Amino acid sequence: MKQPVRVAVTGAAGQIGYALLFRIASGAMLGNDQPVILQLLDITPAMEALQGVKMELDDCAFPLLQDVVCTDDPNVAFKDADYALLVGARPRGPGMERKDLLEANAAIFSVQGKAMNEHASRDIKVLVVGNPANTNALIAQRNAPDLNPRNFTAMTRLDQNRAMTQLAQKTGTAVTDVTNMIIWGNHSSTQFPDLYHANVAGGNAMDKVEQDWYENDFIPTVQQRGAAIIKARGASSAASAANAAIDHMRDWALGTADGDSVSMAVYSDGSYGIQEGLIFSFPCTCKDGDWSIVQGQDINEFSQAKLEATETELAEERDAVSHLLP
Ligand code: NAX
Repeated sequence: MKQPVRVAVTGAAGQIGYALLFRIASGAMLGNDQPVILQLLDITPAMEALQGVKMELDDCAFPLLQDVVCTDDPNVAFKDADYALLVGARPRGPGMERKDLLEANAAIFSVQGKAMNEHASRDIKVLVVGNPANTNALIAQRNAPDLNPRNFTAMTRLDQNRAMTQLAQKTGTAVTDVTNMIIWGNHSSTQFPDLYHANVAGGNAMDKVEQDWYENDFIPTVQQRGAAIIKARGASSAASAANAAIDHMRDWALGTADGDSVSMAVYSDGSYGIQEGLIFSFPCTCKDGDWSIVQGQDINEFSQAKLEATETELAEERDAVSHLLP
């Protein structure tokens, strides 16, 4: 049996946490041969609810689950952590401007970045789910100067999974026929779902759909899916978000399939002209626990304008919190 790894999850008493923890503990994220220790962080008023979640984890008697730590102290939650899923974030309250939201989250993610810098494994793999996810990841990364910036990522996998199913349904194929379905940029309504490089059953996706459907149906549906779920369910996506977090971490840790690429918001090295240092979603492949950005894709005029719009938004988010960045 392998040595157990430590998985920190923040916002663990929340609705995504409830859909996520049981799957991590069951082996869905890191494999059926990888024991895990869960280190769960939430705020002090949520400690009782978190204890209830721990009781249910205990009651599953998961063979791979070696221990569950519940805490309201980031220094405890991130101690020796090999993986961190940062789900907890400050939601937008009544009357809150976008700038207030960015600042409230900057406070949370700077504390957590510092705690990881001090206490986590040097190889920690961090996924930020809590919104605004890309900029929260940037803030955590900048507050962890002793860790490799490549260790910090944000989630656009839910957007990718949404896009894969929309495309499969439109073309009458199975989701397993869809590959290289990439979301570029920010996890927000400026994200760019790119069909020019996606494949359906071995052929190019754009040969199987009309441009009009792509621009006026597919892109807005994927971009607005989160809002549609809130409208229908009265609560934001939870199980599908947790599922995407599992997909993101599993591929990063265990590798992507040959010939396929996945959407990960990662530290920009300037690829495709995107400003260095932004946490930007690119087509990525993963191998041996490391990711790389797929290079050399042709970007047409339509795509270039979309990439620039989402890059501009991310640069504005960064600038809005720059006074809080070290
Ligand atoms: P909930 O409100 O159900 O849970 C959030 C939890 O975080 C609560 O238990 C809260 O006490 C905790 N929390 C707040 N501040 C904290 C802090 N400083 N340290 C630790 N825990 C803290 O929200 P939920 O539905 O679980 O969503 C969590 C986040 O995911 C939200 O920011 C949401 O916007 C974001 N999402 C991101 C998605 C993505 O694709 N990247 C999709 C789904 C989701 O909308």
